[in-house]
Amino acid sequence: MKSIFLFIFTSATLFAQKFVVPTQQQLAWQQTELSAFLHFGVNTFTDREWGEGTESPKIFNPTRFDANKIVKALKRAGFKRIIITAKHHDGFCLWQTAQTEHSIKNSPYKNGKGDIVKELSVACKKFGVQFGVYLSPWDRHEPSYGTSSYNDFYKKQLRELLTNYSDISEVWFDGAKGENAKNMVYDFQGYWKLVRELQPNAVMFSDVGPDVRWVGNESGNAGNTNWSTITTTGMSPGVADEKYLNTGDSEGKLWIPAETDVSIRKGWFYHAAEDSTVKSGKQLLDLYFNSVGKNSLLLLNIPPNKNGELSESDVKSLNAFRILREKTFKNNLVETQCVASPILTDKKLETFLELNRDSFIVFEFKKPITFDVLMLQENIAQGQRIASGNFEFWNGTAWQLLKNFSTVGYKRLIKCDPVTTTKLRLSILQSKGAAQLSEVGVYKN
Ligand code: FUL
Repeated sequence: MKSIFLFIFTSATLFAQKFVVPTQQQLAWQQTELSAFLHFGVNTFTDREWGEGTESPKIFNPTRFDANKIVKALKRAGFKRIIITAKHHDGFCLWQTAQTEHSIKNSPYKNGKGDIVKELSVACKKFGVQFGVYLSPWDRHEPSYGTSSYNDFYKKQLRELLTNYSDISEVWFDGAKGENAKNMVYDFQGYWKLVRELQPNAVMFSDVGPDVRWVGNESGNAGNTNWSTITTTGMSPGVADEKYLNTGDSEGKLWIPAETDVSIRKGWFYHAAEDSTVKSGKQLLDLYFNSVGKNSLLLLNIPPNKNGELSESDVKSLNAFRILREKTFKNNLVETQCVASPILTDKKLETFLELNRDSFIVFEFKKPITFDVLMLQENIAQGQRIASGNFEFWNGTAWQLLKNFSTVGYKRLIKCDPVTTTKLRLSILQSKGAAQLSEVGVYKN
């Protein structure tokens, strides 16, 4: 009978091990895989990346902004969450804040009656997309900036965003700070406490968490080895080792998975001169492999233009990205061509095979298959455990090494040159305690 063969358990787990595990919110967050970032504000109109804080609100006039249209386009491309720059470093606020005049209230947009945060949050709710906000701590406009009273100002702004706009699923705390701002001591502990109190289901991003960490670069590359655990002692937003953030730490004391933020264009804000830099569907698929496929989440920035619309070229790439993803992962050959244990293809993390270090699984296919993509998932609810393993294929006379891999975590995607074979062997070489293997995928791209 063709079946899955599960061999040897050479290293018995002698002691029950304690694993660092995610919260329900972190677990749900990771499984959404794709978030969209919208960098939008006065910079969109001044053609800058970092505003000075002296821009007139009068320049903000996106006459064709339509939240429904944006949310629909992003949802269609597969994004599960949208995060808007409610305030960037220039201090201009995209919502009706009572804390400053430097806001949409004094812009011509809808005669000062518009509220981009509200319009987007309502549209997200309507289309079943999660909503998040970026509130830059660095504020180049606000006069109290640099004194401790700025922390109160910032918390008041945060409170407005957390109470007036339905559910917030993620709050993004940026670590950037200009040279002139070094004296400002942010009360991050106070900010985070407020979020926990007012939106207990939200996850918080900063360089070092508390819930989600920065991946350490803006080029869209999670570490080849990427642990969802780190130890944050001595670190704070803006003060962390990028390499450490990129790989995580197998001995890390806290569960703080990496989020990969990258732009579909060269810059974060829209610039007409960068229209030629829009990444293709194929490049976006590569980003997906390098982020989600390396145990991270992809936060892809798609900046609205001066009209307030997503540019056609960007939407075209997003759709191509969706089509390529669907095509790549359409037919899991483990599911359709192999009588493997169904729990490995049921798309549920919580059902898994437990494998000790040095054990392996052989997948025998009904007829020769050709593939070039492999996928693994761990039951991260019980911690991240696999540290290394390999795939081998049967070349007709012997097992031949195909790919080594290090960490798996939520998801590991591996590309290879096309291989035709009847048998595939997956070995777990190193694992912290028994590995809990949830899903295995083999695909032809
Ligand atoms: C950085 C900012 O300085 C950039 O302008 C952008 O918002 C990026 C996502 O984060 O720290």
